[in-house]
Amino acid sequence: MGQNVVQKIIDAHIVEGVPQAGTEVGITIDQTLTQDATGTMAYLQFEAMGFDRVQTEVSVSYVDHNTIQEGFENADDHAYLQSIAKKYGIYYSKPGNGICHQVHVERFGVPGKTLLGSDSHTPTGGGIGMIAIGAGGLDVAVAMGGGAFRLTYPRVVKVNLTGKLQPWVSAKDVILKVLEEVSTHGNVGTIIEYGGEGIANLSVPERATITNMGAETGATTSVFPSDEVTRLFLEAQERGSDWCEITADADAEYDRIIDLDLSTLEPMVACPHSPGNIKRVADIAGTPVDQVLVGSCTNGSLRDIYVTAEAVAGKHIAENISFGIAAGSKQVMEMTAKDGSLAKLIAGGGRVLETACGFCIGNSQAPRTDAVSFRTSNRNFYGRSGTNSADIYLVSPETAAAIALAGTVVDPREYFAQEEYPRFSLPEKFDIDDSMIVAPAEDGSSITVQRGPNIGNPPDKAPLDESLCGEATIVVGDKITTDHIMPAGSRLKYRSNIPKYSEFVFERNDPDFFKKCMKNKKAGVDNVIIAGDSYGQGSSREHAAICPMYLGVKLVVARSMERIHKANLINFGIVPAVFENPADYDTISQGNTLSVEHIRDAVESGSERVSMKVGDREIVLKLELTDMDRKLLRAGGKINAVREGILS
Ligand code: MIC
Ligand code: SF4
Repeated sequence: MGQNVVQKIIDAHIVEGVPQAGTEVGITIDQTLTQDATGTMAYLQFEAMGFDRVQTEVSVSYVDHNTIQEGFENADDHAYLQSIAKKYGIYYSKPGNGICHQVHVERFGVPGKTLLGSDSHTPTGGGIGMIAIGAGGLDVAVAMGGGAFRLTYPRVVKVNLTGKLQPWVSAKDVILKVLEEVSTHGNVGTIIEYGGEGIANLSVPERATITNMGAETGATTSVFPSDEVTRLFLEAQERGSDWCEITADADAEYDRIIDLDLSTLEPMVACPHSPGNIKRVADIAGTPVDQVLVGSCTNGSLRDIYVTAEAVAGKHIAENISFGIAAGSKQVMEMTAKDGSLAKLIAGGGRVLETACGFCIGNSQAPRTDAVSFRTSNRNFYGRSGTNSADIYLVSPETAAAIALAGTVVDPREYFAQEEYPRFSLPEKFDIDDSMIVAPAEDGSSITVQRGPNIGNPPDKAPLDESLCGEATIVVGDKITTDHIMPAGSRLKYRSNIPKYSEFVFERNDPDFFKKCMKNKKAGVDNVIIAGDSYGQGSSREHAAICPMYLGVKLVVARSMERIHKANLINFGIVPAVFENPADYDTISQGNTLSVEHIRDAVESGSERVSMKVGDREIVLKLELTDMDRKLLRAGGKINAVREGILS
């Protein structure tokens, strides 16, 4: 039987298990990436596990999240990351060189390889034909040490593209349409593979926009074949020798096929407060807007900045709009400076921002109270912009440009004439200058790691106790994101200092959560989190597990849980469980006394159910755990497991 692209790449990397949908397999990882916000912890864990050199083909440490230096904290982190990279065999991409996903596709990504990144948008690499997966920093640290990465052998959904995008409609509209089709839940264990004759009309950066925001579906990753388009892109990056062809066999099978005719697509928008809340731009036309921001790892490519600049050229943005533009990489910034795009944007009233995550993560450009903000990024979770009362909408650069000029929501096809659509073709040669990427030392043994006062140590965790006795310290609702659990924005600078960062766990849901946990911890009372559906959606932020672990959280019970977050909880020794009967969720109140007798025995023995006592009632919890998960939980998490030799 023929194979699809996903099967071809994964099967070539399997080292444990059998390739059968739904079962767990271990794959070797060829490349890793980290960014600074997750990277410091990943490297502290790498050190704690005692590895002396990375074992991957390529590992890169990017600095793109915490680039604001209003105090010493972020700069301490950068110095630590740079010295670690030099010592252990990792490339270091300096602040200013760009956002990890954009730079990785430009300078490192190789078709057919596996990439594991400590960032949930690592699937961007699928645009260049990689199986690129987001994971917690600890999983990435283990992969750097040569360990396999475990995942569910996926179901593969094919998105079959036909036709060609019409003027003023672009790749962002494709992924917004796909999100409307598959939604943000129910896709765990799935990989989305793009195919069909329509893909020939999409360049690598456009494909990367689509695979990037595929993360919002909750799928493991998304991937495009590696074809002529991929070859031309790599040649233009002077990396033609990295190319190889990977396409699906004619008789390849899929678990589901979604047909999408690109020529019928319209400008789409994700409305507050979920990337899955999709409408047509035309449906919300006329809404007044305060802020428009173009950039991020979703839409910060050369094409995106060029098209935005051409759309704005010779015009001025509306007086009520603040308009910011952040190129995705130094390469894009430099090339758009040279070709005049940046000058056009500045002349039109644009504010040119640093090439970094910035506004996307609430690190800059927090809008005014009650603002309406249109952005080309990929997430619009409540509060993520830094302004809780703001409404954030996600659109394409074309739509963003039309709105910036009009001052209200407008369909770009209405605002601009069809023939005004800027014709962009990728250059035959990009400007290549890797001087902001520092290569590792051949022999790093004499290099001293720089540890400023912001660099803490990962906290220790004892092995799992036999029984749990505690309280429902917090009860939260549905769709709690890692942004709710561990806020980013101004708090992000404490990423390397767990005791300090832990003060902000759930600060928006319950400002007293930290105090309650610490009081319980002192008194020997275990903390338990009770949650609704899709708990932990959003990022790969493992601090959403590490900080609760530090606060003495031993168990999280939810109606359902997201893949990366569940893995992070296990990695840090917190037991993830789901209600057997979802209605039991409604019977638990904050402050209820809870106990689970013999939880360790249940975890160890492979039991799929365990009983939790709430007052005098018994509630059945399901333990959906693999054998390896059980070993990790028993040991008190992955670092202990590696130290004890449980993991290879
Ligand atoms: C995000 O987009 O939420 C982040 C910030 O890039 C995160 C990683 C993090 O929390 O540092 C992600 O997507 O994984
Ligand atoms: Fe950075 Fe935003 Fe992309 Fe996350 S989604 S990597 S914060 S640009």
